Amino acid sequence: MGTKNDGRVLVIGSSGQIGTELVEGLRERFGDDAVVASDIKEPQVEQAGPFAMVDALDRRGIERIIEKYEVKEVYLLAALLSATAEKDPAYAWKLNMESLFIILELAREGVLKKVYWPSSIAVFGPSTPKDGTPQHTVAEPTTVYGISKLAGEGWCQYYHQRYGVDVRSIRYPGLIGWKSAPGGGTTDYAVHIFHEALKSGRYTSFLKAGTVLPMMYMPDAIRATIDLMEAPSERVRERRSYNLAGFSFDPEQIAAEIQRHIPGFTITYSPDHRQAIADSWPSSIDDSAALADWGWSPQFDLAAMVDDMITHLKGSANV
Ligand code: VAH
Repeated sequence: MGTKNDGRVLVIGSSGQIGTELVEGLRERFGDDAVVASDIKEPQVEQAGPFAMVDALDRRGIERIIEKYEVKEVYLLAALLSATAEKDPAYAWKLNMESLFIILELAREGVLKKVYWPSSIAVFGPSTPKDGTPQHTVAEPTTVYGISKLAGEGWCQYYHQRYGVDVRSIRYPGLIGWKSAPGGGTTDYAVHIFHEALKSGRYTSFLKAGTVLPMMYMPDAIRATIDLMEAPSERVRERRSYNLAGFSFDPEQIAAEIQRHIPGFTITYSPDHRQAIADSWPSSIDDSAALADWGWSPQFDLAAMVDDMITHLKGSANV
């Protein structure tokens, strides 16, 4: 039975934008059978390893999966992202927080050895220094998503300090990938733009020109996530969450890079409610703590990401 060390890895929220690629990355590193994918709905893609349907708020259902597959590590990705969370604050808080408590409690009880929980640069708000946002600084989020992620970071640190739980976390910037569809984020314009550029040669951005946001290519995000989880515990000094970013750009800059591949591509702007969310976030992030503690460094910049995205989307049915 393929396992990782003495147990398996469970990814809750495996059908989401990150989960889809994280399961693939974990299975490449540890073997198909060592990683159990799970989500509230059946997977859209053929699974190379075990899959189990579960609601992230169903503790008993999660425990049954842990017992059946001898799970020792959990990556908890289920959450409502920034734009979606604004439509249903109460459920967003419930899902984002109660799912975390279930997993932290299972780790406190010794059922799980290690836990990963994603945070976001959304924990920062309008009072945070926008450029080169430090690892430790003012964090007064103005979105439901950011409030839940800031609170969750506090619980992760508490469970580590009080109970010795080995929980690790990354503050993801906007993530861009071609293998999975984004879901309800404010940075998702940077994914939609590729599909529209290839389909129609034009894109109307819901964020205005000049809206600079920290971003990262999904392959870098997946590698960083697994590298953090595989780092020796004593190297993981930040037990709230690590700042991480690849590169920053605004809609004009990514459009110009796409035009190098699709010369006739045009962008127009029609800002909507997501503009206020984007305006509350940093423009660039200082992730030097991740470099110092566990050797993080991005492999993709804007040009390399755009090149790789277009190459793959042209060749896949995802357009
Ligand atoms: C969102 N993609 O837009 C997420 C991310 C920093 C942004 O957390 O909500």
